[in-house]
Parts: sequence; structure tokens; C-alpha cells
Amino acid sequence: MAVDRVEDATVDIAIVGAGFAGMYMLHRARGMGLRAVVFETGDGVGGTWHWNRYPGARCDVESMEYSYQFDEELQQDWSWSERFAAQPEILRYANHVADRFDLKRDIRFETKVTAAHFDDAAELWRVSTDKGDTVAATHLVMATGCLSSANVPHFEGMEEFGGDWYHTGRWPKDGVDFTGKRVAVIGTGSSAIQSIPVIARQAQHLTVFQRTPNYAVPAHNHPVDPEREAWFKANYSELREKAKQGRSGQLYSVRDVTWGSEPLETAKAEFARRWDLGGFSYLGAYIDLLVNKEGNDVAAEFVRDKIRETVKDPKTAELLCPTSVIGCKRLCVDTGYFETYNRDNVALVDISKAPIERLTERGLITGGREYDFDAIVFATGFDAMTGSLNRIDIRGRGGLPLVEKWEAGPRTYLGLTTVGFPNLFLITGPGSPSVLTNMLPTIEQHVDYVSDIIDHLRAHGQNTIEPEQDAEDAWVDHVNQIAGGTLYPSCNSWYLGANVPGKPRVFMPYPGFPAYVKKCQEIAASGYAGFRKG
Ligand code: N01
Repeated sequence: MAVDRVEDATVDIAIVGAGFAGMYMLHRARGMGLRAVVFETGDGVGGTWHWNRYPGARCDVESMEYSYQFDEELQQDWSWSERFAAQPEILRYANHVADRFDLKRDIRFETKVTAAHFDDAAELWRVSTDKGDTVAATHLVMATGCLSSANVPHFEGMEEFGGDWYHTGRWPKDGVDFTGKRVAVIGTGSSAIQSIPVIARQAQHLTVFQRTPNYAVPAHNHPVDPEREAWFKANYSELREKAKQGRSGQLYSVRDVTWGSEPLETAKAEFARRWDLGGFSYLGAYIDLLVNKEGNDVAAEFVRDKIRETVKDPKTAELLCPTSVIGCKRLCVDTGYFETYNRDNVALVDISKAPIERLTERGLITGGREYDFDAIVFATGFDAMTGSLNRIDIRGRGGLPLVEKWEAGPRTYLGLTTVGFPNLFLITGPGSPSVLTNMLPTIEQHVDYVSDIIDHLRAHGQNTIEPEQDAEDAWVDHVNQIAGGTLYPSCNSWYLGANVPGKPRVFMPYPGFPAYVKKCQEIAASGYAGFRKG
């Protein structure tokens, strides 16, 4: 049912965010006959792909897999042009879906949710926006994304800088022309690694400021072969099911072979084979590479050797060689990243020991030296997983602020719900596999699960659901225990919140896919064990 006026409206479900999660949630809600409204800060759908328009932005999951599967006709009709789709194509896809299912009429664009308070007496969420809207909703779904809250560093002198500065995750819609400009890129994560080769080709000069080097494997991107597309589409349902059995929800093979069970030469040949395949499959050479340090060291050294082979200046090559566990931070998938440092117009500055001191009118200062720039690009990442939630004034029972409850780190049951916040659902929230998997199918699994819960409540004449304290505590312990048994906590990643000054250091995603889905199904089959309904 369409909502004509948002002001003082009452809806069954309010959805925050019109990325892939919010769009599908709206579609499911409508299918269930729920009165729904979506609030979206941006002026279009697509979430991540709406905001991350930086040069070179591209998905690191293969396009034939990075798409919705809830509608057979949709997945048959849509054609991807490249193995790894670029941002404009993914955004076109998001718009295609929105138009195809007529979603936009229930999305309030350019409207930011500022607060959501649970009204104990009425058992409703009272949602307010920066446009002055007030909506009462039975259910509140936070489809706010895991990597949507830009982490812009607070350098002294930001306002003094006479050039332009940008954050990769908030890129201007009309693009940026760096022709003839002296440009700085700060950061060397995925966004930097994708944008640096493209910016270097355009700018007069590019200086990259690197705090920590990163591992990257080649994408070996290419146009989608029509025969492969036809085969994929003919077998879509089987392939989707197969992907769901994989550790990351993707089809690339993770060999069921543990480190040490094969000779070193065989291992090196396997790493070489996977390097040539491109993409994340590199880490699937052995099933335990994120657990076994010895195997991880060999996988890491293989990449370091590739960097040394590629980058001509030995000093620059060595600076680009990471020393941490490979895969501890999300592996980057690149196109010509390391080669870019062979260009005459590109320089690398190591700021690991001399952080950026401040910005100035002309540029920035590090190591006591001032560098002059026309433009600075902050490729400094996101306040991941909790940032977008904590920036909204969310209050549960008794007015408890979520930010207070999560002061020492997020606490959820299944990454979907949290005690004291009835009928609040987090799509791919902290404590769920989310960013360790292919996000699109993972989003669909969460949205379907939330839809089933709402259906269940309605069928049983119940108004609210929230987790039991014991269930939440046990889930948090379980996530920590599983993460603690891996090499993930060994580096300063955004998975741990280590990239944001002052953020509690807690491993946020759950490294437990695909068992997680089975667990969710068992809980549903038991009538939602661990949840309290009222
Ligand atoms: O962000 P990041 P990202 N001074 O946090 C540095 C997804 N993604 O936007 O490592 C100097 O990885 C920081 O240094 P350090 C993907 O999941 C996907 O690149 O903290 N430097 C780091 O080098 C990815 O993992 C795609 O020491 C500072 C960099 O900035 C996630 O988004 C494409 C600094 C930030 O790297 C985040 O990637 C792009 C400071 N004050 C992104 N603060 C796909 O392919 C931070 N840094 C789908």
C-alpha cells in the first residue's frame, strides 16, 4: 500500500536505506501487504554504489553472482558486461530493479533519519527525519549498510586547505577532473588501490601517502563471455545453491585441503594457478589459510614476490610489501595497482612512522616536510558496521540509547536483533557473516528472515519480538570465540574497528558462513528459540 504523506503517518514497517537491502525489504514488505516507507539520505537508490563513484570503483565479487536471485525473470533478463562490474553498471542495475518493481514511489529520497525511539506504551517506533517527518512504525529495519559511514580524518588545518578535497565514499556525482593537477591520495585500502591507477593516468602528478601497505591480487577483469553467460543463466538456480555452500557465499573454489598436507612446491603451484585466475580465489588455495600462520606466511610471501617483480624501484617495492597476515584485512582485487608505481608521475610516501601532521593552505605536512597539492583524496575508509547505526539517535525500551548499549562494542543475537530494542532489525548487522560473504545473497537471506519473523508474529497475533539476554550473550561469546580461533584479530582492520580512533576493538562480522544460515533456519523451525515475543 502506498504512503501518500509521511508526516505523522503510521506504517507497519519503516526501512532506513535504499541500497540493495532496503530495496528488497520494501519489495518483500509490499508482497506481505505491509504498509511500508523507506528513508534514504541520497537522491537515488543503490546505497554503496550511489555514493562510491570514485574513479575505478568496481565490485570485487563476480558480476554474475553479485545480483539478486529472488526473481527468476530479473536474473534472466539482466546482462552484465564485465566479469567484475564497475560502479556505473551496478548503479544502473539498482535503478533497473527499482523501476521494474516500482519501488521509488515508497522511498523518501534526500531524507535522513535522525532519530528512532521505541515508545514502550504504544509498542511502536517513532521515527524522525531531518525534513521534520514523524512516522510511527511497528517494525524498524536498519538497511543502512556496513560500509556507508565515511571515515574522514580530522586533520588540523582541513579548513585552511586552498584546493579541493574528496572522500572516496562521498564522491561528487558529476565526477572530478584531475587533468593537470597535483593530487594526493591518503590511504591504501581497496578504494585507494582501485582509484590510484585511474587518477595516475589523469593527474599531472600523484603522491600516495601510505600508513600500512596492503595485499592485492589481480582481477584479470574481462568482458563477460556470452557463452558463459548463457551457461550461467541456464544453471542459475543450481549455481546459486552451490555458492551458498561456500565459505564466502561465492562460487570460487575453496579446496578442502589443509596446509601442510602437500609439498611446498605443490602449494606454490596452487598459489600461482589462483593468482592467474584472479580475484578472491587466491585465499581458497587451502581451507585453513586464515587459521594456519605457516601457510598464511607462504601465501603472503608469494604476493610480496609478485610486488617485487612488478615494481621496478626496489625501495618503493619494499615499502609496498605488507608484513601482516594476508586476508586479515579484506584482500584487495586490483587492476594495475602495483604497476602504477613505475610511472614517472607517481610517488609513494611512507607515513607509518611520521603521520600526517596537518593540512595547510597549500597541501599537507608530514615528517616535517610540506607537500603542495591541488586536490587531496581521502581513501580512508569507513566507520564500518556500527557507524551508520550509531550516528542515528536510536533508543530502545526505557529510552536506552543504542550507542550506550554498544559502548564497549556491538551486542546482537544473530547480528539481526538486540535486547531492549523490540522489532528493530539490522540487515547484515554486526555479529552476522555480512562483509565476509557475498553481500547480495546475504542481504536476501536476512531480509527473508525478517519477513518470516514478521509473518510469524502476525500469524500468532503477537506485536513484538526481541532476543533473550542469555541468547544474545551466548551469541556474542560464540562470535568472539570463532573469530578468536582465526588470524583475523592479528591486524588493525576495519573488521575490528581499529581504523577509527577511539572505537572499541571488537571483531564485528561473524566468520561462520554457511553454518550461520542453518543456525538461523533451526531457530526459526523451533518457533524462534532465543527470542521473546509479546
Ligand atoms: O577503506 P580501508 P577502503 N592517515 O579502511 C588509511 C570495501 N570496498 O575504503 O591500514 C593515514 O580498507 C588506512 O591505513 P591503515 C571493501 O570491503 C570494496 O579502501 O588503517 N592513513 C587504509 O590504508 C574494503 O575493505 C570495494 O593503517 C589513513 C586506508 O586509509 C572496504 O570497503 C572497493 C588514515 C583505508 O582503507 C573499505 O575499503 C572499495 C589516516 N588518518 C571498498 N585513516 C570493492 O571492490 C585511514 N587511513 C567491492
